[in-house]
Amino acid sequence: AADIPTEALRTRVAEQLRRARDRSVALTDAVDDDDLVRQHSKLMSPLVWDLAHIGSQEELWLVRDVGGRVPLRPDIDDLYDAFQHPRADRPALPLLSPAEARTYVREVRDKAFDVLEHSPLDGRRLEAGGFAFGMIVQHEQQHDETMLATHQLRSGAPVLNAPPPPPGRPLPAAEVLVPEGPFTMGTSIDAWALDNERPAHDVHVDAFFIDTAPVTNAQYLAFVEAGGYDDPRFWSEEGWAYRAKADLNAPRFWVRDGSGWLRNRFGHIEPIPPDEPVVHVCFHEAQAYARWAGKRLPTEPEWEKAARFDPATGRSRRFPWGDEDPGPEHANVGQRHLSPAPVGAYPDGASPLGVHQLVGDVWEWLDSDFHGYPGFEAFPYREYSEVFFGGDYKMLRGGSFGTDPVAGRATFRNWDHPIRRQIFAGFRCARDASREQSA
Ligand code: AVJ
Ligand code: FE
Repeated sequence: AADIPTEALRTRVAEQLRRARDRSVALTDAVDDDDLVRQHSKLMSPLVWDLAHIGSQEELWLVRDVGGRVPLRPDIDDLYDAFQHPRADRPALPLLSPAEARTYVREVRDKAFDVLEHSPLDGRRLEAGGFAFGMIVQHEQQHDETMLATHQLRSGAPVLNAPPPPPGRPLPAAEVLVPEGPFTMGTSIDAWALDNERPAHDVHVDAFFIDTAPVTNAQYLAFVEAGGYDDPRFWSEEGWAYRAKADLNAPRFWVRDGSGWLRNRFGHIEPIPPDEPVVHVCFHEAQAYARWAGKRLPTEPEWEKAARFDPATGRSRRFPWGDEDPGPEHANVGQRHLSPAPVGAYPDGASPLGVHQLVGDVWEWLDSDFHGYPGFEAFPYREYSEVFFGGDYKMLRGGSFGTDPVAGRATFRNWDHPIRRQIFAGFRCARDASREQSA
């Protein structure tokens, strides 16, 4: 956004704020008040908590910190501080009622628009306001994806609808070679990139092969049927222990049907589409599949190089297909559909090396822990990223069908515990190429 004039930037910010809010409203208006305050899973907040939390962060980060306005509801700061109360405890808190939460987020939003009117908005300076709006939009959209995951966990009649994704088609190759050499990882110039995506820095990556598509339901079913869940050789020690403790035997939301399987997708019980990327597996399951297949998960630098590196120019792109934001021909993002799309559905979204569906469909588990890039500076708060650095989380990249494009660029970094399965996560495989490379 460095070269965008202030008024155009203001219009863009306003549009993005409205899009995010329309989505939050649609996700919370889809169910009745009982459903909004209920905890559908210990892993998730009641939907009404997410809604008021969106407003609370907007009040703190934007209306108070950037806008310098007087606090609206200082009394509820603590209730909606994610660090104060784990998700499992949130239903017992004296939360705002659905009606109060809706009023609160509207009042905060009115103030945010007022702050926007009076902001200098200089796209060249992180602190000048543009970034804070971008961060708020991305925060809301990320909670919208979390609320979508809560919808997947709720029981009862289906309430969400969307047209099916476009059909798949065969890909020319199952894997491609990513040549050895350096590439630019992260970004210093994307105006709305979050602190953990910064700064741009060169990383050397050894040659490796990466699958051109995420692992499909049919491929994953072969692993299930081959007894992959019963053979410790394929699992890490930690993964094997978790498999036993949680009694894992198939992806979450797969439902036994005689000798086969169906799946529950937002309340619809249906056959499992063989060519769609598998979704709702944890890191350990992804890793076990990869070992069973004689492969491994990609590392985070490998994934980003496959997604961004253009061998013709040596440049790193914003997205696999180029620098422009995703259109419907590029990727399955933004909750246009309520499932991943079959492999091959987005030929126009492939990377220069011919890797498909890196962005959208399913988040992809990677064999990397969450760390700051060299030169990382926490911005605007340590609590956004830095407090999560270390070995407790595994990285996820690329976004899912439920990820809004505003939080879906190829530098965007997501992380979660390696046991989590309720998120819209799948994976693709990679393997070393060192022998072929030197031959
Ligand atoms: C980046 C998706 C892991 O949901 O915990 C939301 C995003 N940060 N509120 C999360 C986030 C603060 C975060 N993830
Ligand atoms: Fe949050």
